[in-house]
Amino acid sequence: GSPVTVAAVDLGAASGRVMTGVAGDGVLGLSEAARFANLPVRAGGTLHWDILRLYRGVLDGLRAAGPVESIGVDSWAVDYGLLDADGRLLGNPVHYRDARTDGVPDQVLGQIPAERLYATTGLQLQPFNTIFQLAAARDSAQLAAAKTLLLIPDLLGYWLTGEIGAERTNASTTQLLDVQSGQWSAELATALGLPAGLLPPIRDPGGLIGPVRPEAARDIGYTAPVTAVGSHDTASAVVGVPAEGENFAYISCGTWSLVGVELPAPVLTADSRRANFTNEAGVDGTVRYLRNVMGLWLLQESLRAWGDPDLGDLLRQAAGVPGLRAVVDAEDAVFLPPGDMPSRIAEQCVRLGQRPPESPAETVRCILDSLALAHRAAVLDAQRLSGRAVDVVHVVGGGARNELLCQLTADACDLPVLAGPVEATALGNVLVQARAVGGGSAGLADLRHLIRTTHTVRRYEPQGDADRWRAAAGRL
Ligand code: LRH
Repeated sequence: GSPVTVAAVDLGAASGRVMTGVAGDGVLGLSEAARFANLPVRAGGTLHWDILRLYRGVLDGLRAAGPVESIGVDSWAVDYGLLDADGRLLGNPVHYRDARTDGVPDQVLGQIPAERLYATTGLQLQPFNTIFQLAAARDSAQLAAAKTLLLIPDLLGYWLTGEIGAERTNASTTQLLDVQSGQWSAELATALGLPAGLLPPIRDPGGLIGPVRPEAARDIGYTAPVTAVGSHDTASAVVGVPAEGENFAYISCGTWSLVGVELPAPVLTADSRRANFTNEAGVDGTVRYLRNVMGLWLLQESLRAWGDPDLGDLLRQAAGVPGLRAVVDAEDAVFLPPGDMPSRIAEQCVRLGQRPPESPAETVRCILDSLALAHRAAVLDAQRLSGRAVDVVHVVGGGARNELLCQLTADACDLPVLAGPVEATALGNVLVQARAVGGGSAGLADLRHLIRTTHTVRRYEPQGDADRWRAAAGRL
């Protein structure tokens, strides 16, 4: 149909952006209306998201982006705000990297065996999953006062529209959703002692959440429908992968690297559970079968520790450092919390019997080699565990800009890498809205075709020596 103009709100762990998107037959354009930092705040011993500040950024961004025909919101997963019986927010949402979940997964697994939890939810074990955050808050006054739990995009959607719900792709990351029925697991909610009705009804991407309410319309300068998108940023990113056919792996590479394949049905085998592969809900009933790799967080936290030197310079120097001298396990939970990252990396190098990096450039090289190695392991495991063969690896998100990382990933995987678009998440958000508003019947393949014909990707051929990467993997 004729092109529609929509606004995509995409909040990442490090920054948020509001993009204006125009999409229609043969047309797909994106422009940035606003970008703002997302700075967590430690207060009273807890690491919080500054949610009102983010909402301010969203409102100002929507004003700059508009008027538009629809608004869609996505963000990082698992975190939530609690509303009281009057619909007011009870405190600031807690950051998934907060230490409150330390030791909690083991307690919960004492009550619900890991096999049972995986069979029910199909989800990877991560200490920050919503289920463990809620278990950590089990006896809190805040949870006792709570009437409704809203994941971050659903909370922003609620402020924009007054409507309550839980968008499916993000709900699937809580580890409280039943992977078979697609509804909240009553068994798990009961086991955790959650107040009845805390978890709101599930809604699907593409549905109408509601019109922007008058209060918010005054702030943004117009009204528009808010449309549910793949509100888990990774779900929107996977929609935005410009793949052809089905024999591809994707790496959504930002603060995290989410590495996997798209499947029609979940894989719930014991091997899959032991490999900590997750079956997250994708748009249009797909399964995002993937593993979390620590991602550019390792680099971001190192830069912060060094006082934020110029990244371009460091990457150029890192390209000159001999490869694979020292590697770490980029899936190890020791790297999860904020703090001195270079020291943690050096310590792990020593523990694994390697000479630790001695300069920032050597540390950056170690990080990129380690990420490429973890990408390789996840791409291999995804194929082995799912039976889906892969002949190309798509890298989308900010990491697609990192030439050294893309080349190393191609070398490590011994497969061509197609890098870009950088803004795959916003594109996936825009496309799902445009399809809903335009009333089209396009499938994911059609949406991806539109991205391929309107955006360029950069191709990296594998050049490395596959045996060296295999040997390096053996060091971990
Ligand atoms: C990436 C992401 C990822 C989750 C993590 C909490 O932004 O949504 O998919 O595992 O944040």
